Amino acid sequence: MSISRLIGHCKGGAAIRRLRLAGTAAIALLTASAALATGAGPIAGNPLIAVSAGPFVFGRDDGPDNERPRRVVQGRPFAINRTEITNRQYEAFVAASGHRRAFYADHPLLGLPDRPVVGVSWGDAIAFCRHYGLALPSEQQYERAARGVEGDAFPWQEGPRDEARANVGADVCCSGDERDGYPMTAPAESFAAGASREGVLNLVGNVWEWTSDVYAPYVGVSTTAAGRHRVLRGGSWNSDARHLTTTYRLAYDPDFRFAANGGFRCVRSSP
Ligand SMILES: [Ca+2]
Ligand SMILES: [Ca+2]
Repeated sequence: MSISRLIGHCKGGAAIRRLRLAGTAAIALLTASAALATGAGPIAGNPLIAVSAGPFVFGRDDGPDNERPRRVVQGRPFAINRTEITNRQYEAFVAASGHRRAFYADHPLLGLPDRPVVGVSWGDAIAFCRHYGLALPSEQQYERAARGVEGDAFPWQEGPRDEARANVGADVCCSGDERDGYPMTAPAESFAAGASREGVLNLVGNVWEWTSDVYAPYVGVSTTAAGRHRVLRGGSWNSDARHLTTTYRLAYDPDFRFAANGGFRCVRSSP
């Protein structure tokens, strides 16, 4: 099964132009009290990590057309799961709610309890998050969590992508690669060296993650022309470098539940 069908025009170009936000330090001090608290959260074993309010860079001008424009937006505080939702966590939800199981729940590798759940539709992901009083992250929330406030290239800022930081695929699309130790999914708790500034894991790599957003270009298209596809972010265990960025937008049929490389995590937003 593949989730590699892509919608949207893409071009090369991996260099990221950095934009220094004036007064970043002062902003961080002013908004610290506006953060949602980091805490255990409602999902056993997957705490919610606080991400503070304030301006941050969203989009980029040196990548695919559908990632433009790069601009600064005002973020509200939210808290996001530290890891992708695991099979253990999804099975607990199934047991409590009667919701259908994930498509790969019994797969000998993809279904392991500590691996991220895969084989879930957008609706399955929404149902899970709602069960715990949470929601899927928006694209903006994903980017704020993955890029910090200055539009970093990766959750670990600008350092090189290597086998210690993310579970990725082969150099040429689209098969798995075990140079990082994992030919398919890796435990959701792995790759600590690739954590974001706030300590969120695997925002790039391992499994693509559903967001709440309908796919549409950021500008120039009316909402009525947006269509019905939803956006996944972050690339996965069978992605090449072009897709393993913090800005790449994968648009997909929300009802598709057969992707062995698509999962999700949840957020709690401020009221
Ligand atoms: Ca790998
Ligand atoms: Ca991921």
